[in-house]
Amino acid sequence: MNLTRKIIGQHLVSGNMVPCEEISIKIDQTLTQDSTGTMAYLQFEATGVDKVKTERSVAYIDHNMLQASQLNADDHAYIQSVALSHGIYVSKPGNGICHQVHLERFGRPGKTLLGSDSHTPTGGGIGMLAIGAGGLDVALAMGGAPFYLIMPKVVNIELKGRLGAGVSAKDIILKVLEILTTSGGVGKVMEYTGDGVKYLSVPERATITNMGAELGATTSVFPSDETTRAFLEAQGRGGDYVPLAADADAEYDEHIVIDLGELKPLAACPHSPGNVKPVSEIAGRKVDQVCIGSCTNSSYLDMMKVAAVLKGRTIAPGVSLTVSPGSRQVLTMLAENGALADIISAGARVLECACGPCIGNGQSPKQDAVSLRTFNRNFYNRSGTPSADVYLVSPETAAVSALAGVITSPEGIELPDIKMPDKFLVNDNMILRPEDFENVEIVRGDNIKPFPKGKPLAPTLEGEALIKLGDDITTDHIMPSNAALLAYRSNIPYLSDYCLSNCDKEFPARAKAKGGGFIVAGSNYGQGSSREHAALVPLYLGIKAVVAKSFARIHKDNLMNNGILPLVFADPSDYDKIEQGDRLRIDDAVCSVKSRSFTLVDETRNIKIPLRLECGDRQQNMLICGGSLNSIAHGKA
Ligand code: MIC
Ligand code: SF4
Repeated sequence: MNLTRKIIGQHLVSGNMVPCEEISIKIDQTLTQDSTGTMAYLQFEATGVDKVKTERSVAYIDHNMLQASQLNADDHAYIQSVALSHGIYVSKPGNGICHQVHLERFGRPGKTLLGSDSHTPTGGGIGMLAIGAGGLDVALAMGGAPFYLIMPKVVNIELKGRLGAGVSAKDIILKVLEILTTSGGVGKVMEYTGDGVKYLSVPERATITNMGAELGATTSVFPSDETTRAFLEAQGRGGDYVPLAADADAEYDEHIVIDLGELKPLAACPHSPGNVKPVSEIAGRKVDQVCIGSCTNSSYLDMMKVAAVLKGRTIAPGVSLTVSPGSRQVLTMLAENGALADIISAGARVLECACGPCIGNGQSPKQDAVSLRTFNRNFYNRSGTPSADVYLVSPETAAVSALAGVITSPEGIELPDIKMPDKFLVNDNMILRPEDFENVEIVRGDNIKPFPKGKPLAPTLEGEALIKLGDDITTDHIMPSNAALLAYRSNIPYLSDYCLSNCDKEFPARAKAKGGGFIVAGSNYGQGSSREHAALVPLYLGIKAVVAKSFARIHKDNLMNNGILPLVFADPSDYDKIEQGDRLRIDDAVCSVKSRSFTLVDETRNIKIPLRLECGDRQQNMLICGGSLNSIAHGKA
C-alpha cells in the first residue's frame, strides 16, 4: 500500500477506497485562519455544537493584520472569543503564519488535518494527510462530522539524488508544476518517495507540499522518517513521532521521476504558478521589489540562507526588499543568532510574521513593477498592482537578485553549511489554551454580519448569462482580496460589490439589477484559495448555477455547500455557443439534480445544451435542500 491509502484507510468512515468514488474520513485536527475564520466560526455557531470534538483545533490570526480601522481588530476579537469558548486553541496575531506554526507546534505524522486555507497541505511535510477546504466543511469537522471527498488517485513523485548548489526545494515544486500544470493535480494526491527525500529537511518538504496546492491536488505527502523524528525532537515533541512510509511494493496510479541533481533554479512567470521557466532564461530583467516570506518559504532554514547571502552586503539601489519570517519562533531565533542583523544591515524591510504582501495586504509594488517573491501565487492583481509582473522564486534566487537589482540565477552559489537546529526555541506564550479560560463572552463588533444561506432548489431556474469567463479563473478573480477588502471578510453584502471585478467591474451591478442569474466559464474554474466568500458572494448576488468546462476541487465543494449548482458541459465545445446576456433556463431542476443530468435552454439562441452534475448522493440532497447547513437541519446529511 502507498502511504496515502494507509492514512486514508486508518481514517475511513464511509465509502470504498476506489478512485473517483466519494468517501468520508475522520478528521483529527483542524485549523482556521482569520480571513476565512470569521465565516467558519459563524457557521460553526450555527451548527449549535458546544465544544469541538477533534483532537486539536487551532484558530490562527495571521492574514488580516493591517488594522487600518477597527474592522480587523473586531474580527480578531470575535475569533479569539468564539474559539476559546468552544475548546479551540488560539494563535495570536504576531505568532506566525498558520501553516508554519502548525508544522512547528501541532502537526503529527499520520494524523488528518482539515484547514480553511488551501495551503493546509503544508502539513504533508511532516507526514500528515492535510487537506484544504471551505470554512463550512471545517466548521462541520470541528463538530465531529467526517470530511467527504472523492477518493483520490495517488501519484508517486520519486525524487532521485541531491540538489546542486543554489537549487532549492522551491525549484522541485516548480518543476512539478511545469510537468503537471495548475490543473494536473485535480483529484490526486502527490506522494513523494525516493532516495532524494532523506536529503530534504521537514521545512523543505513542507515547501513542496504547500505549493502542491497550485497543482489543484487534494494534498501532497512525504513519509515520516528519521528527519521527521529529529525535527519533532528539536521542537520538544519527540513523543509525537511515528515512522510512516509506503510499502516497498506500493502501487500508484501514476509515476513521475525527478532527478534532483539535474534541476536548475526555476521561476513561475506572470500570472500563473504554472508558467514556469528557468531563471537563466529571464535573467537580467530589472527588479523593483523582492519579497521573502509566506507559508511557502519562511522557515528558519530559508531565512538563514537569505541571511547568509545578504551578510555584509547591500541591496541594489532600485530594489525594495521585504522579509517576513514565518513565525515568532523563526524570528526570535534569527534575532538571537545575529542573522536578523545581517538581514537588516543589508537594507531589508522586516515585516511582521504574517501573510502580508502574499495576500496583497500591504507592499503593493509600483506601477509596471517587476516583483520577485518567494510566495506560491502570482495571480493577476493579487499583489494589489494590476500592472505589476510577479515572479515566484526560491529564497536563494530572491536574495541574489535583490543584491544584483536584476533577476539573477543563484546556481552554483556557495553558502555556509546551514544545519537544522538540534533545538528550536520553543515559547508557546502566544498560543492561548481554552482550558485556561472560563466563561468567555463572545465579542461581536459591528463588522460581524450574518452570512447568506441557500434556499431550497426552485423547480425552474431562470436568468441571464451574466458573464462569460475564460479558463483558469481563480478565486482571486471571483472574490478579490487586498488590504482594502480583507477587512470585510465578515461582511458579505459589502464584498458583493467587488465580485469578479478583476474580470468585469460592471458585473456586481449587473447581477444585482438582473436579480441574479448564471455564470459561464471555461476549465478549472475556481482554482486557488479556499475562500468560501467566492461562493457566498455569488449566492448573495443570486447566482443559481455556474456552468463551466471543469471546476477546481475546493471551490466546487464550496459552491455545493452553499446550494449553488456547479454544472459542467457534457460537450465542452457547447461553451462556444453561449454568449453573455443570453436568457437561460433550466426546467425540472430537482429531477435533474437527482439524475445528475440537466438541459440548459438558451432562449436567446433557441438551443438546448446538455449539462452534467458530477457529485455524490449526499451532495445531491444538499443541493436540493439549498446547501449543507439546510440539509443538516433536514436530517439529510
Ligand atoms: C491564499 O493564499 O489565497 C489565502 C489567502 O491564504 C486563501 C485563504 C483566503 O482567501 O482567505 C487560501 O489559500 O485558501
Ligand atoms: Fe498566507 Fe500567502 Fe500562505 Fe495564503 S499563501 S496562507 S496568504 S502566506
